[in-house]
Amino acid sequence: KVPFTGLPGTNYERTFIAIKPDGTERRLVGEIIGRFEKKGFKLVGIKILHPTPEQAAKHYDDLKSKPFFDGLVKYFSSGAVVCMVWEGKDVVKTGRKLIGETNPALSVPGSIRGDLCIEVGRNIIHGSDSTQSANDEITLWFGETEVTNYESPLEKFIYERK
Ligand code: IDP
Ligand code: MG
Repeated sequence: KVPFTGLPGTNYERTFIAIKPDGTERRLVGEIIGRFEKKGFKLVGIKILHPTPEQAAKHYDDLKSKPFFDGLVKYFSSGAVVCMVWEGKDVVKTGRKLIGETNPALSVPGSIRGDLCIEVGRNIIHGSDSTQSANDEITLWFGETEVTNYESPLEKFIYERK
């Protein structure tokens, strides 16, 4: 049985990806899911919810000393967020590459932020920045029974060896 935060000690990881309220409002959910899906990553958890300011503050706890923290909490709790767990080889690091830089203005075209948004305070998507924060964030947003395991026969076409 795969632990719900992913297989420890391997590159076969899980990451927490969230479409922020602006991404959901702008109807970018399908576009964003499509990019992770087409890459070959596997969706193992998904739900939509409207975070409380307390949940948002907990999620961004490491940034609480930043001047933009209050605005960030307000932004993240301003509407519906699509919370997801994606699984695959090096998905934490590669997921961040698919997303782009924190500031959309510095994100290359082809990345999600580079293609779909303009300002750092409205950058439409969150992705875990390390396997440790991925584990913490999956545990914060999902219950153990809300993340699934399934084998896909397709994986032999995505991975040379599994
Ligand atoms: P990340 O989302 O790329 O991991 P972090 O540095 O973890 O970036 O910051 C979390 C979020 O806080 C960013 O995605 C962005 O929405 C917001 N943020 C970061 N820096 C600024 C800033 O300078 N002004 C306003 N918002 C910011
Ligand atoms: Mg971050």
